Amino acid sequence: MHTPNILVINQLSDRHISAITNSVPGCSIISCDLADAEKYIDTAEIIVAWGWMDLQELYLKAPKLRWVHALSAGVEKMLFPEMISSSTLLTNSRGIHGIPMSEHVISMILAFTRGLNVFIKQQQQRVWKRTALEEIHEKTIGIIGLGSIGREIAKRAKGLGMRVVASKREMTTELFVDTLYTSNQIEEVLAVSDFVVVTLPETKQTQGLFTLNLFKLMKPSAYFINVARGSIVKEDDLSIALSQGIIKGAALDVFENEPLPESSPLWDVPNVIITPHIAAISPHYLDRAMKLFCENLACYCGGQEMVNIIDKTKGY
Ligand code: OXD
Repeated sequence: MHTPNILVINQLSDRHISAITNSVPGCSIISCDLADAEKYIDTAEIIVAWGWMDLQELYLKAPKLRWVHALSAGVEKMLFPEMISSSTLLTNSRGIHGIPMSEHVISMILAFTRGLNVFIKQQQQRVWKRTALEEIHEKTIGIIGLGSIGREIAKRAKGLGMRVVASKREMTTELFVDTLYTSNQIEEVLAVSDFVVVTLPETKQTQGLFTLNLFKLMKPSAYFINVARGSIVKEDDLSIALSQGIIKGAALDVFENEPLPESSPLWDVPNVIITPHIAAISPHYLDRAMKLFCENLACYCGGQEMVNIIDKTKGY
C-alpha cells in the first residue's frame, strides 16, 4: 500500500494519530499550526486543514501535494485559482454535521416559540412578564438546500409534529419531507413556511441569494434561520426585513463578516438570536471528521473510489 506524508494543520491527539496509522500503516503524520506548516510542506503529499484557512501561499510551496482534505464542510478559502485549475484532489467533511446542526436548528425554533429570547433578557432585568407563546406542532419548516444536514433537521422536525417542505437541486425520495421542490421553486417554500432554514453550500449561484425580494415572499409571522454561510444572505436586506416587520425574527449563526462587527445593526434588532458560528460544534466533531478522513485515506492509498470529492468548478 502507498504510504504518503500527511500534514495535518490542527493539533491531533495520540488517539487520532493512531487512527490514521491504523488505517494506513507506515504513513507519516505531522500535526502542527498553520504558522509552522511551511517547515513541513516540502514533503507533504496530503494536507488536512480547515476550509476557512488561507492555504494559498502554502499551496504554492508544496511540490509533492496531491490531496487537500477539509475538516469542515465549507471549502471557500481553499478554492483559490491555482487550486481550481490544478489536478490536486479536494475533499471535505460533509456528512458529519447533521446531528449538532439539526439540534441547533430545533433549539432555535423552540427558543422562538417558547419565548426564550424574551424571557432570558427579562430574567437579567428581574422582570416577571408573560408574553404570547406558540407551538411548533403542525407549523411548517422550509429547508432551503436539502442535503445531509437538512435531512437530519427534517427528521427531528417531523418527530415534533411539524410539516416539512424543502428545496433541492435534484428530486429524490425523502422519508421526512412532505413536499419537495426544486431549487428553482424556492418561492413556493418561502410562501408556506413558518420557519425558513438555509442549509445551502456557498457557491457562485448561492452568494447573495437572499435579498429583500425573497424576504418579502415569506410570511410576516415567519422566522429565518441561517446555519449555512453568511454570504448567501444580503445582510442589509435582512436587517430591513426584520426592522420593518417583513419577517418576524431570525436566528443567525453565520455572517457576511465574521466575527460580526460591533457596528452591525443586527445586534440591536429585536427577535434576533445571534450565535458565533457554532452550529456544528460538538465534542464528537473531530472524532467523526478523523473517521471520515481515515476511511478516505485508506481508499486513496489502496486505489479505491474516494468520497466527498469537491467539484472545484461548482464549489461543493
Ligand atoms: C463547516 C461549518 O463548514 O461548520 O464545517 O461551518
